[in-house]
Amino acid sequence: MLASAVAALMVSQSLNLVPWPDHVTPGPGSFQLTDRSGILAGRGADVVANQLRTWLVPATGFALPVSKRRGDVSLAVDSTLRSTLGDEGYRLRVEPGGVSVVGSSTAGLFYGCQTLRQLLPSAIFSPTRVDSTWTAPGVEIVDRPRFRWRGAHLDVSRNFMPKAWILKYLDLLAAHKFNRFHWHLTDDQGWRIEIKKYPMLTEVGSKRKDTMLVYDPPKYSGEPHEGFYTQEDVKEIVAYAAERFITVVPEIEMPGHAQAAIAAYPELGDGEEHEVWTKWGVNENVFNVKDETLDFLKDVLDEVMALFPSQFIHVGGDECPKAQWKASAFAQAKMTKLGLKDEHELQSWFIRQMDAYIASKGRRLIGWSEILEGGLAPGAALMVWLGDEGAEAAVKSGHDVVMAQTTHTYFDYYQVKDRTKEPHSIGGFLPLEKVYAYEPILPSFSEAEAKHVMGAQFQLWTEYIREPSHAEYMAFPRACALAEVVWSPKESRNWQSFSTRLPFHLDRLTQMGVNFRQLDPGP
Ligand code: TNX
Repeated sequence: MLASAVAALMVSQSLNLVPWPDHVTPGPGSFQLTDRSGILAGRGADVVANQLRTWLVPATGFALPVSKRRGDVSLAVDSTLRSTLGDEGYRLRVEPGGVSVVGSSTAGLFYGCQTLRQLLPSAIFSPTRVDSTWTAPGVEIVDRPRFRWRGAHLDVSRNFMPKAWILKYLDLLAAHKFNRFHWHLTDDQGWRIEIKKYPMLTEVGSKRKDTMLVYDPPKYSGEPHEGFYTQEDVKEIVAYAAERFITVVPEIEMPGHAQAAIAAYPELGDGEEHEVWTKWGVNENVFNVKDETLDFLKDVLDEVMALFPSQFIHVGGDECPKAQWKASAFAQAKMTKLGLKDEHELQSWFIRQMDAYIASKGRRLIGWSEILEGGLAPGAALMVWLGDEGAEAAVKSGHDVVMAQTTHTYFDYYQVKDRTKEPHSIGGFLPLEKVYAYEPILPSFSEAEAKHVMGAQFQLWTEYIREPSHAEYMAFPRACALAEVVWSPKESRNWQSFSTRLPFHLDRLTQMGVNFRQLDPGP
């Protein structure tokens, strides 16, 4: 590399931004934010201007005025920028005389302000007053995300997470420019969302009498576990996310991972009484294929769609053992009547019913890899957690996909090889460097096929994650690496650069009170 290029890289790295922007050009001097500064809210910038003001108060103690007339930090939305910067882009200029952030949309402006925050000393993220000089280096940044789906998943069924922490998680996601929160709300071990028409779902389905702590040899907590979100909680969370330009994608699992619902309403399953499950794994108790059961699920989806404006509604679809359908005379007769050759086709039929219903409401279905079994419903999108073949089959037949593979995005896996050094986990091994190396576009994809890759997301399954602080430990800093995978241009992805910037970024997380996993000591 030329010495001048190295020097430019060094300067730009001293900006320590995560995720790294599309274009960064260091400029002369720096800008100092003082108690005489002000925020000039140009066209379309009122909401974000007030957010920026709010972010700056705790650490600086400055209550900066937001005005339409003057201010050295000027914010605006210019939709003509969409042609060059897409729907979520921005341009940010820092000069000694002032800062200007222009978004192609309010989301773009929001991301520009997130970047501006990172240009200030990391203490800007402190929740309490810090004595500091608040300077940002001179720079011009022109930025836009690589992918439109930049997701973070959270399982609250296996272990319930309190609302206050969900809000903190959303703040952290927004700070990394994630824009999808995939909320795994139901599973065998707990139903966590209030459904007014079916109160037993939470009255019975949100409580279990014990929790598995270790699978083999089995060890249990010996204590009951419960929790659910009321519809008021859900509204608050969805609104809080929307203010941060995050769409909450709800997941209601079907036809498998359904034991908590079946515990509440046994007629949805094989008719026997079942308890909310206390252990982990793949469960034989699945929804039956009766019309009444499908109607129940449509009722549930009605309430879900009323609460979540997300275009995509996740119906799970993974790991549905077929034993009960094989043993059921009703299911077998249904298969004959519908001309289906096996239970996989019956699963596909099931998902198609839901796809048609969701589509009739103007939404789109998304489901895990297994919804491919027996053919994908026409408008459905695939969330790929298993191998590449599913992704290939889906995009080649014109379906959209979100890449979420176990190999690179399962943050419930260990972060070190020596398991005795970390809290007990489900297994696996997914170090930071491997997350950073994830490439959501498979080499076999043509340019047209690549357009069907909406993006990628990380998964936080919580079988062995009982506390928010442990969830933070599993999510960070791996989420920082994935943020860069989904936001930054492929050409600029560079592990050396990321590992140089990361320690500075971790200072920000420290200020935000995140219990991230410490980096391994260097060589
Ligand atoms: C597989 S990924 C599951 C989850 C588990 C996870 C644990 C998927 C669609 N199903 O039910 O929590 O593995 O890693």
